[in-house]
Amino acid sequence: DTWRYAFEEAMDEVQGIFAQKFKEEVEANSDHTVQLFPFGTLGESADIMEQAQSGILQFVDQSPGFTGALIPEAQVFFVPYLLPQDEEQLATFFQESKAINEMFPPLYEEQGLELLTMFPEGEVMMTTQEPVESPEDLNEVKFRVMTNPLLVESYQAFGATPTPLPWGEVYGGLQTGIIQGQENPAFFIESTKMYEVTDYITRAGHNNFTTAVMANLEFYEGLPEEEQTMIQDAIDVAFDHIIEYQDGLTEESLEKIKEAKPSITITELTEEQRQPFMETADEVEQEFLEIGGDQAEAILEQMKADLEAVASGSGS
Ligand code: 6CS
Repeated sequence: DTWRYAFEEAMDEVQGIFAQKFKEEVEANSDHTVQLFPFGTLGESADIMEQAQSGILQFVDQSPGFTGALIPEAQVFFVPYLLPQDEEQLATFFQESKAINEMFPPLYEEQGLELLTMFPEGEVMMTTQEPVESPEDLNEVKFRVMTNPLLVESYQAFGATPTPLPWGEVYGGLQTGIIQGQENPAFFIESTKMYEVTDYITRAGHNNFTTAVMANLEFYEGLPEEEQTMIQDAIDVAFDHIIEYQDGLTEESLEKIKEAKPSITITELTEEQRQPFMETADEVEQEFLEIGGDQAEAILEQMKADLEAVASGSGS
């Protein structure tokens, strides 16, 4: 069969590299073909999710940044300073977390989706027209966020005026001044040339971009067990590949940005400067407990336990 797999990025961006590895593995280990649909071929993130739920697509990559309305618990990824910045710890967390591997799958199932994996895409950085050293500097800044209610709350707590928009409207929005800021990992700021329409890149260390790969549930459940195993194995190979691929990617991307636009200012906030941003975490966490669905509390607790286990090196 030909299986259709759509994602939110270009072929040579992180989600595309993951998808290509998955395709390669599936095609090497079965008679199936995987047809890849990068961003822009089938619509925005919300569109490809609908197509996967209805079975037009067999596979989809949608980031929790867009899944909040469908699965409120997926908003947990937008509690600031919850995830560690250490990439090795982060990778182990995604592999071993009970919250990710045991608690999230049933929630995706309720939406007609088999959750295959979640993986990190890099430290999220703010891009703006003016310097950002404190929450006051975000005052009155129309800051684009993904369409996720908790991410809106989090930027409100940071002092900005959050503006939820689909990805396709971001470059143009920055260019015309409808928005003056946005956040994304360095590789994406570089590959999409967002640095052209921004003057400052600020590293507040508040988050790491998480994405998720799913299959249409009916399709997946209809497969013989050995094919499900083949898919899971392909996902595991692609996971390892994407972690390795991202080794050093953030710094390389920042170097490329500096080369392409020498006038850009890239600032890593000091611990002291981060403090007021960090202080918003409790408030956003409380909000998550209110709007994060029935499992919000259980997921948050489990995630914290999983993160602690990884940080102390004991696994979970
Ligand atoms: O900001 C966004 O909407 C996009 N950012 C990334 C890194 N991937 C896909 C997503 O659509």
